Amino acid sequence: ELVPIPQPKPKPLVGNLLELDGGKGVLRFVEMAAEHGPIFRLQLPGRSLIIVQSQELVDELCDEERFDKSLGSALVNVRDFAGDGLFTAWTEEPNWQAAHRILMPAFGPAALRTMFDGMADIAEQLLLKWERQGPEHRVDIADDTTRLTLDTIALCSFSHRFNSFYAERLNPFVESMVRGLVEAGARPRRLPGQELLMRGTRKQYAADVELMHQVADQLIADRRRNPLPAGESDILDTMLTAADPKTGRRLPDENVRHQLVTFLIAGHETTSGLLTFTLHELLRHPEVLATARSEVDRVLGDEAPRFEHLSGLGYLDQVLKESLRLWPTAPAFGVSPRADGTVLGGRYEVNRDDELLVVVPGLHRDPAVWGADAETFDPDRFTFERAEALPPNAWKPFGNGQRSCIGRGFALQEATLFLAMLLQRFDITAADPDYQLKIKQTLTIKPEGLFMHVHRRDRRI
Ligand code: MNH
Repeated sequence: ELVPIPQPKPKPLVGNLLELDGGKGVLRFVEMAAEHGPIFRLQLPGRSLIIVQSQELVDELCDEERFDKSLGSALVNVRDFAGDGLFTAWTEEPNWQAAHRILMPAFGPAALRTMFDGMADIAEQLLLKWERQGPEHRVDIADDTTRLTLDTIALCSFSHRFNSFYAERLNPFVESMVRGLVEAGARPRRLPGQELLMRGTRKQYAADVELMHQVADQLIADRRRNPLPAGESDILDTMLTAADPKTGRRLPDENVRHQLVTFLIAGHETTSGLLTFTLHELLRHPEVLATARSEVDRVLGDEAPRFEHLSGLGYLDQVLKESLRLWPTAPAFGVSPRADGTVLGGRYEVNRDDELLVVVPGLHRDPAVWGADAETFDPDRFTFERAEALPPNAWKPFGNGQRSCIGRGFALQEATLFLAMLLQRFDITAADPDYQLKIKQTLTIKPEGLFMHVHRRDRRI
């Protein structure tokens, strides 16, 4: 029997807008589940949103026969700069399908192996910087891992060096991107007409969009002027020259620009958040840190890291997975039903114009799956046996199905390698033992104000 989807009582004009506490972002929905349950509807100015966060219901939403990715209003705004790039394209757009076919192999296992040296190069730069700054220095973890991941995606996929470690300030692309993402996410929460009054904000947004496009266009122009030597290739090359195996057509220039912006954003913001949350947890859990370090000592010893070492670092992989469980750095994704009259959970009717938001931190704390201690950081949840025993679609930090993350292997390889190199060389300690986790949310989440000290271990490599 059909029943209406629960909804907190709406207020005139603003609906449920006031329920959303500005600072907490998506994590506010996790709190609200305690009161309203694993599915509830929110009425926002001009649209409604259905929030879902139990494994049982999310499992249905992951059925691609019945549901497809939907772009929430924030992502529609991100199209102002990322256009029809992979992340912000609708599945039906021909450019999504073509780029998906062209770029999937470019991030496959064979390609990842060739990217190993670039990843190690940038990681080495950061570790050398920390070593030279010395043990007294307060390492700003989010800031430095942002430089790391931005430089890594640019070098590994576009053969371009941002050289962020040689600059005082973060690259202007990052500043424009952060402001752009914040603004894209804030717009849907404003009342109709409100924006017209915000002249400065609109001007800044236009300038930020322009700067991101300029950075992308510059990379393209440079490459056209200076092609790679014969026989070499990278992702940028693939974007500019590869033909879609199905249609034989290449990606239009404007789409390549959008793919570049997309990869520069998606390729670094979430991975730096992952590393920052992971270091936060390692600093709070000495026993986990010790286990991770002894694995690194056993697998790498004194050797310079090689691709072959990675498959031996199973515990580091568990640590990263558990970090992504508690702190999925892309904390939500949206889907819509393919047909009107779709029934969810045997009793809720949803239609094509409904937008359902999977709130991943809520899903990842579903007590039916993770137990009463779901809040506890415990990498042993991801031993092979226990991971195998999880119900389907219980762990979704990389989204779902054909629209899931193309950079999953890239991100995990980069993060595993960096952690291994870090633990091989340094002891790490929290700079502020009383640090209380504070989360900064743009479209992604990242700890704010987290600092550590690094101390060179006596072994030389
Ligand atoms: Mn990534 C899609 C999370 C690293 C490039 N990524 C997604 C989605 C999630 C996600 C969730 C699905 C979003 C949705 O359904 O609306 N991504 C992550 C996380 C990390 C990450 C948690 C790191 C940790 N992503 C990366 C990296 C790259 C990348 C690194 C690039 C190399 N991600 C993408 C692209 C898409 C995507 C491109 C869009 C894929 C598509 O729809 O075709």
